[in-house]
Amino acid sequence: MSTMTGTTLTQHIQRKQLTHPDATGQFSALMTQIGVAGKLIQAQVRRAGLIEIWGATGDTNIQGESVQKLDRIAQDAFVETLKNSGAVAAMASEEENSVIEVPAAQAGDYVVAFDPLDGSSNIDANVSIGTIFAVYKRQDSSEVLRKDTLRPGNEQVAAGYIIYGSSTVLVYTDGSSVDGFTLDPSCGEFFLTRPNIRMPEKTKVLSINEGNQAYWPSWVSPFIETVKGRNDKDKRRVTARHIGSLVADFHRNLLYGGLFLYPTDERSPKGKLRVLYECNPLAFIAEAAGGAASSGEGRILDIEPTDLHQRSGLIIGPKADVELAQRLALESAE
Ligand code: FBP
Repeated sequence: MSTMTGTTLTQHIQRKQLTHPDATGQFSALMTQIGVAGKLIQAQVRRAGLIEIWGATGDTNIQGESVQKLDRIAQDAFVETLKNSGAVAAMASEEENSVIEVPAAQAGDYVVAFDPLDGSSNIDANVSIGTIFAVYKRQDSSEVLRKDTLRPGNEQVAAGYIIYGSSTVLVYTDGSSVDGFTLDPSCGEFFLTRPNIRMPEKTKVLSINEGNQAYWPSWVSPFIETVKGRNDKDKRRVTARHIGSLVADFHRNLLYGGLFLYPTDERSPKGKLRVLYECNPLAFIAEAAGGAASSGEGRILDIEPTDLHQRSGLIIGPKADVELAQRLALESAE
């Protein structure tokens, strides 16, 4: 098997650091260690069916979800790797009720919110799953305050995800560019394979769980029909794809130009997806790639969270259609 050559994740991070004269190196260390955590997790995911780590632990998490064995493995790998990075003071995780504080001796300048294994209900069916993360700079260096973790998404300094699919791909943004890296298992390195990703302006893929139609607010069905209505006998301009694994749906949509909707509805009046470690990081990436993200009431990145596990509606994808959906949602709420 030939070994890939090119720019590695570490080299890319180092080059970016050179553009920040005041950099301490902590941010670079953090991003590099997130790559390491991704490698540790993918190594377990790839062997899931072989080593008895399919299925549930028997525990239920703060979301009321059954905790999968791989959720726990991913959680522990991410927490331990970031604790030892020397760059992190606190973490918020989908799997933990409260903030995970790093002992002062090991603590650094950053706070990370993450979903260790998004889409984990799909693990046993071998569907792509992923880790989603958001990075903030601490506001107070003396102690970790609640306000350090309950941050609006527009204060993120970086965000990304690692998708464990046909290959392991890490995509992250520091707000200036969105770059994708593929893990070469033959040498264990992430290589830059998708530099400066831009989200196409036109919606080519529609992604929504139509099984929830009975619960949708009144604006959703007409909006979906409007988007589908762009197809005619001459040309199919929009197709439908929905995996049910947010990180996998988002990754495809980022590359192909897809619109993902999980609106608030009668079943989830506050929304299904979590602001801190699902909506915020993906919204930061979408905007950096030229797209947009709305809750249905406003820009996702302007939400002022009041709870670690706060949920929200999510409409994310090409800017024009996100704005159209938000306008219809606001009009229907009047
Ligand atoms: P977790 O697996 O991290 O809890 O994520 C939630 C999630 O599985 C998303 O990945 C996905 O988009 C959504 O829930 C699917 O929800 P539903 O089954 O209601 O369509």
